[in-house]
Amino acid sequence: MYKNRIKSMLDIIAKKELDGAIITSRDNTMYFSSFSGTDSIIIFTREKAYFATDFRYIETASSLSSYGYEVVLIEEGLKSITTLLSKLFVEKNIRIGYENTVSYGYFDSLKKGLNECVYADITEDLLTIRSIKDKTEISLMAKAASIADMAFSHILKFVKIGVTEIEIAAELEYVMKKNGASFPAFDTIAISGKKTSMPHGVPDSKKLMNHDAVTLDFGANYKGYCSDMTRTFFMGTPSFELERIYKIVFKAQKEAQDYIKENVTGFNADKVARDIIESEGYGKFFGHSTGHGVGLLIHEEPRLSVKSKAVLKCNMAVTVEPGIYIPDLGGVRIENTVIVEKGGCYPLNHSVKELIVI
Ligand SMILES: [Mn+2]
Repeated sequence: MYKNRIKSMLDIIAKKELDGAIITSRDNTMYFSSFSGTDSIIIFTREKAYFATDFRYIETASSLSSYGYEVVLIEEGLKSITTLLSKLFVEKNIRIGYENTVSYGYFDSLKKGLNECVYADITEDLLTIRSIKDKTEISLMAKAASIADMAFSHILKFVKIGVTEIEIAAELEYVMKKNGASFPAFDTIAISGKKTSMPHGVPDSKKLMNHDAVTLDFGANYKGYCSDMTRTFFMGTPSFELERIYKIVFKAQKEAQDYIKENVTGFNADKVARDIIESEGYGKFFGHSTGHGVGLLIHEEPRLSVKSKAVLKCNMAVTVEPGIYIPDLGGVRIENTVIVEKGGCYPLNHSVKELIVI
């Protein structure tokens, strides 16, 4: 598997007529090596891959030679890396691929090991490779999603009037960790009442009150892979308008999810949800995109949005998460993460989407 991933990088190098590439981001070093420690760097030449890390990780990293890596010990920090670079790339005016997420300071230091290079941004190429998940990735993501499902069913029993948003967020994260999550996939959103009109509101000491909507947007990171789900439920009967909004969001989420399959566009998947919400008169209250890719990072390619140029392919993982948010009233969002297949898609999350009243 990792040999295939290394091969896909060497293919990018060949296709873009590069002499090599430098990979420094944690998500990409993980993708190409399974190595999750910090402070490591992968250097690709046209033929070979070098994995460099320091003393703390060298024992773990030594196993990477079975994937075809030459493992290099960094003894003197950056100096060791620049020395390695200057050995690997001797000539002038060679072309090196880099990620645009690398910090300017770090990149500037790396340049000292290279001779007047031409730099090519390969960030997009890497995102494209990573947008299609292999079997191992899908099973890790399914596990991350099932951890979130477990936490959600626990929370439905845990919540009661008077519990604070922070207590709910902490409980969610605790239960996810107890069930195998390394950490939350992103800052847990647990908001209630009128605050649910803020798509990314921050949990605070607000207590749950009767008739409150409660929106939970959260996920687990399991062995590097993220899950992402959102549910809105109600503490006692919702107001007439919020119940109506729930039904519209439910329909938009369901129809967009039912629409998704291989070769549909990210634009049209977004349009299915957006048209339903607009036709009910709530278009201007749905101010974000319908979905995004998920994987090693919580936001990856492809996007399901009005600006998307993406065409969905088998084994892409995307969220489907329409919402309606009305200032001073509240909001509803329902989100599943799905895997695209030839004739449809299937959700990784299995928590009920129907309206829940506690
Ligand atoms: Mn999401």
